[in-house]
Amino acid sequence: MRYQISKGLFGALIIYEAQGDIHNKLGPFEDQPERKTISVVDRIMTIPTMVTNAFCLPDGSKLPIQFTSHYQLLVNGVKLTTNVQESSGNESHKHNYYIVGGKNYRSRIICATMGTVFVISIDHHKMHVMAVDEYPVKPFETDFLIMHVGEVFDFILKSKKDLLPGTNYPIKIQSLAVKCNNNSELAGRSFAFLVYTNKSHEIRPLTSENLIVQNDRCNNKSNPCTIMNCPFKIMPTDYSGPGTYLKCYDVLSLELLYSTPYFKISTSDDIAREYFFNLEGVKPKYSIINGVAFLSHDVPVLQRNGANQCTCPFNTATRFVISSINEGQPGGENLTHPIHMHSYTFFVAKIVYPEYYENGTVKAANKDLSMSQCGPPEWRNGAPEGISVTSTTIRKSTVMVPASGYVVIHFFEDNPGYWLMHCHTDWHLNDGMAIAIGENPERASTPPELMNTNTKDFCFSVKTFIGKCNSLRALYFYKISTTTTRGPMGGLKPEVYHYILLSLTLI
Ligand SMILES: [Cu+2]
Repeated sequence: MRYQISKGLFGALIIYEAQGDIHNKLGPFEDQPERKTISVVDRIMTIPTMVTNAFCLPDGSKLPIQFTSHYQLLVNGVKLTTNVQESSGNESHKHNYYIVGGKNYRSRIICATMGTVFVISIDHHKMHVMAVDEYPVKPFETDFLIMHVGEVFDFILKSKKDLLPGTNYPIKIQSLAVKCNNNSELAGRSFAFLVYTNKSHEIRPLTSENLIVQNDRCNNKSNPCTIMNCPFKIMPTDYSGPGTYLKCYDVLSLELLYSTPYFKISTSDDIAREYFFNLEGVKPKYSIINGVAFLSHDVPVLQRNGANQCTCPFNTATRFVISSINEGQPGGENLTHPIHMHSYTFFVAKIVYPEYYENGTVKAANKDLSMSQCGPPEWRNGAPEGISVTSTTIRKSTVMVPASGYVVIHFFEDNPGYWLMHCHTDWHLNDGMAIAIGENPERASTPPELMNTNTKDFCFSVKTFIGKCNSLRALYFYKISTTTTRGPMGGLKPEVYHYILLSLTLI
């Protein structure tokens, strides 16, 4: 799979939530996943190693890979324009998102990039975040939303009333990365467009007069713009520049819309085991955990014993403390990592940041953990205050670990088998920033016979693949037609997954 996402080998799988009363809680909204999904990928070319560190994140932390002029962002497989005026006169623009005034629309954003952390905003519009990694949340109004690799955020857009058809606004998708020596210079900025139409879907010809760009968004000191999902505690001042006011929030500011039942919550009192993982980028190894790289093997993990495994008992609550602290290590890299866990979703119990200078750049790593030269860290003075899970604590499958900080996650092992936990940045995963979580492996289901082969032999000819693909497609349609049901009010019946979307086309 290496680097193939950016070449188009991916698709969006949309599953409606089981709860049938989401409109009672959030009000009416249009849900058109085939038209309002924004899945973003990047294309990045590497540059010679002598030109390193040209770009950083605004807190001074490093990037997993450098950008070049060949850097591109794509939405749903199509390259975005970097010229905001390009929508003018272009009614068939592939990145026009059409809406009608006075309605609410749900949109899903999927970060399928290889390594780009991006910021999305819509000029003159707020986004009301309403779901994160498939869990509905209480609406959170924000001006900007930061997306790390592997994350999914849904938001509701409240469209304006009484606009002339054809009025359009830029949807800005820009890299969070900036020039290391000039934080006001972005690594990349691309545009899609929000286009108003009327109920008959008529629009005026799109001209530059219909395009409304917002350049003075965050100039009110007493009412700063909000940024959701910041990888920093504060927004570095050089990034925003003088006269621009931004306030950072992380996912701990979000609350679940549907409370987790008490018997499924893993509070600090429930924790049976605690493991520590430090994400390391230290010469000569750049992507290791606790001093060890995860190596891909020819033999499936179920059939071998080895290192890089964390074996957990069944049906107990576990805490992982995942840090990215390399201070004082030779060549130690200060990096943010999006950590993804297969099979489980976890509660985000705490996010901890480093010490900052007044301008928001990293001054020193957090000191709660005592680091080991080789092996896991441990608490320096016992677990700190504030590690908390309640019925509305956010649940995720990918979480950003701040550079020189750490996150604490809790989860129940209730799914025996081996599951990968890894950094979602492609290069880090391929270099070994991963572990296999083995939960009660002897209770795991036996793998299908085809899997009991050397994985190098686990490949198909194109002809065989197409044959398998067709039978899979038939299977999907069968499932859809037999499980899609509607309740008496026309709403979806609970506990039914009823919609599967294998490919996307915009209007
Ligand atoms: Cu990483």
